[in-house]
Amino acid sequence: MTQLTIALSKGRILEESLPLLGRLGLEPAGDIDRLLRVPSKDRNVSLLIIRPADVPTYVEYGAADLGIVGKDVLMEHGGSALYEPMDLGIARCRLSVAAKKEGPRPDGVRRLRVATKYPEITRRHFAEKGEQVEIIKLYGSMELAPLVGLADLIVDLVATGGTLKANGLVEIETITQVTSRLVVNKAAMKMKNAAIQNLLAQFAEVVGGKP
Ligand code: PRT
Ligand code: MG
Repeated sequence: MTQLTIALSKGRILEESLPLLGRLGLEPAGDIDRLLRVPSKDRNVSLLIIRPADVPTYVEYGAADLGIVGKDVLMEHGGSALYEPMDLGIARCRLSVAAKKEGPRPDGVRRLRVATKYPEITRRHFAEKGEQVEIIKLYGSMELAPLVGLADLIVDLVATGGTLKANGLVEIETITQVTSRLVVNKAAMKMKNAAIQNLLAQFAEVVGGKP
């Protein structure tokens, strides 16, 4: 039988993927808190547990045949090297621009500084609007940046809006809606077509999407 490897990330995506995997008989058969490679209940499918931002890379290079990853990460990575056959509708949120309640511009002279984990998406967004901004790359806790004067704006994920609110920030613009997507390595799609199509059909059945 054809062996398939699926790359997943710890955290929200794993949590929201587990019920789907369970319905497909692919739940992890091992300690997902410690193991980085875990067999699934289906002996032909194994799971890799990696950082969210690494999922497109593993799938692009064929270290995993498939992956589950947020649209935010895919957009930042530049997803053209991967097939993206299905929206799983999980880990739903939006990518937004936010500022301090009092407004983004303290002095009106220098360029706005935007702190984000998503420099590419941010660059494209402001370029499309014809706005010159300075982008500051951060790896987390973007909400802190405006509070301490590191940035005027942030580009970050928002789900309930609770985190922004707690930090005295307001959402001023939505860049895109975000859900998690199933991605597939292009060579694997050819070489392991039957096994992958079969898996896609099963996913489609449980998420009500199209294969
Ligand atoms: O581990 P690593 O630091 O590399 O990644 P990570 O911490 O970003 O992982 P994780 O598990 O938090 O997020 C992985 C993916 O989940 C993201 O790439 C998104 O596709 C998706 N997702 C969905 C979210 C959220 N919803 C979300 N709300 N990722 C992050 N958040 C953050 C948000 O930025 C805010 O700071 O959660 C916080 C709470 O949001 P509110 O609005 O509900 O308060
Ligand atoms: Mg994290």
